[in-house]
Amino acid sequence: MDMHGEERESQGIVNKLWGMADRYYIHATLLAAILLWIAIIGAMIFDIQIPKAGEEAALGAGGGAVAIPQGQLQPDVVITLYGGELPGGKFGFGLSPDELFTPGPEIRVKQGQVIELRFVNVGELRHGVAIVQSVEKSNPVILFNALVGPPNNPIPPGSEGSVVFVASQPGEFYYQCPVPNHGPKGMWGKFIVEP
Ligand SMILES: [Cu+2]
Repeated sequence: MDMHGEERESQGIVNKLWGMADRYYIHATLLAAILLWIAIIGAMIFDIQIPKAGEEAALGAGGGAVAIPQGQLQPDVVITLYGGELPGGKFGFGLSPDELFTPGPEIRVKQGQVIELRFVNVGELRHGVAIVQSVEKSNPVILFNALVGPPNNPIPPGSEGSVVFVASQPGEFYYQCPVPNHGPKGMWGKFIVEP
């Protein structure tokens, strides 16, 4: 009786332990599954949000290429115009400091070219130059932001200035001195952008 009793008791403990192990096994499996799932989701999010070393380097290089400061544009063409007064109350432009014409020489560039326009004042008054839609007495419509020596601050005698711009539109345009009345006095020329 005692032996049977002990046997039954020990069997009861074994069964209890098996039961606990069973439940523990289920819990452990469930916990492992949850941890694995968290790890997979975590890895996915981690992968998306944090680029690998190679990708990061590529992004850095691309960002640098996009943000080129305008001052670093390399001109395709450099045009130097000299400007000043002519005998008889006329004003003019030329491609050398010794020969000024009215109107000035015709300038031709190609659409899309980066132009550096230099202006050298060889006269005795203040002057400047701008690419314009049409030659005006004052306040001409300036194209391509191409302006050297604005009307309120023209280039002084013996000085020079320059501007870099893209001739983005084809057409027959002009250049002129933006100082009031200098255009009609002959300080202009044709500026043609070929397509
Ligand atoms: Cu002028």
